[in-house]
Amino acid sequence: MTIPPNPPICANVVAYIGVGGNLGDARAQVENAIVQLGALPHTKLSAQSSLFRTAPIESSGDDYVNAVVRIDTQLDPHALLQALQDVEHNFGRERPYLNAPRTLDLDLLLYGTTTIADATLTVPHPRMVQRAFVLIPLLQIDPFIAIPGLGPAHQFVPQVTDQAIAKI
Ligand code: PH2
Ligand code: MG
Ligand code: MG
Repeated sequence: MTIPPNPPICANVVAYIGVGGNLGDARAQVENAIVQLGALPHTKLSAQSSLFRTAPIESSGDDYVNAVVRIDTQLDPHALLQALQDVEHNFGRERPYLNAPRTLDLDLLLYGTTTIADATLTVPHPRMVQRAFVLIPLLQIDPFIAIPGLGPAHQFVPQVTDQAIAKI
């Protein structure tokens, strides 16, 4: 499936996307993916974190390259999810098994202050505060950000200090 030519649009919302990959030239893929995110319809890139090299968590293969970006978007959450899956597909993403190494993974982390839990989408992303590869880049962009239902993101940092992460 691809995003329709006239996707459902709504009032402008600030959303955060986790970007990662550990197959092929992960750094180039993450950098190129961020450019594509900025080119999504009805969407503007408003901030991007540094790139980070991170150890795989519950996953195999090489180290990951991870980043987080902030966008302003008028795509509704499911149209945005579809757009993210289209970009993953453009990068040759395959899903042979859960948490398999991947050329590109785009996760919708936060969509304004909305919480969503339906068959296809859970926002905030359920494991985001347990993962240094999300939490550290997110806090680099917005040190005081709060996670709907959970409170300030920075309070979770002490729980992820055992996860290897290094700014590239
Ligand atoms: N993504 C996963 C599972 N494990 N580990 C790291 N370091 N970075 C990721 O992006 C990542 C992971 C599932 O999406
Ligand atoms: Mg993921
Ligand atoms: Mg994903």
